[in-house]
Amino acid sequence: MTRVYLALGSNLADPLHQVQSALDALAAIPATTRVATSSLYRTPPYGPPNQPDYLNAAVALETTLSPEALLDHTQRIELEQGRVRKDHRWGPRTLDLDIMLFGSLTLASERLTVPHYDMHNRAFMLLPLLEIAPDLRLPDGTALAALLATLDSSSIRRW
Ligand code: 5RZ
Ligand code: CA
Ligand code: CA
Repeated sequence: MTRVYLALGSNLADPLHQVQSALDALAAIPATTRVATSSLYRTPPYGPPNQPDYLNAAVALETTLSPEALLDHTQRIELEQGRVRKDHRWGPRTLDLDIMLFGSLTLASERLTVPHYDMHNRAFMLLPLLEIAPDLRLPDGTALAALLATLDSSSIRRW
């Protein structure tokens, strides 16, 4: 069994509905249990401006799947919920499911990099994660709480 932490994001087509559907779909992944779910947060868009605010949240899963098999499921769920690949990076999306951490594994393949390559810079990922895993350390030993303390989370509110 591996403890996995996912980041959820949505800023199109009724984000609350998107994330509630995603939570159900995540709970239905085979060989996987959803063991914790953060509050839902409203966060200003990072990257390209002039897009709607995001709903961001974090979930903890316990799974016996491999990282790639879990990624197959999260990508399937994104597509089932209307995710469309745009030519421009970082545009608005109905649902984004990112594997932030997969146990204490460090992995960089064509399809998947864990820990998530930029999570240490993104308060919209770390704040929901800290809510469900206050004592968490990254594979390199860094405490999550110490990372978050370096970032500005003042614009993050409850959804
Ligand atoms: C962050 C892209 C910094 C460029 C990014 C989300 C730079 C987002 C999200 C919020 C994106 C990204 C990738 N903003 N922006 N929540 N995803 N609030 O994070 O989930 S696009 Br520089
Ligand atoms: Ca993604
Ligand atoms: Ca993302």
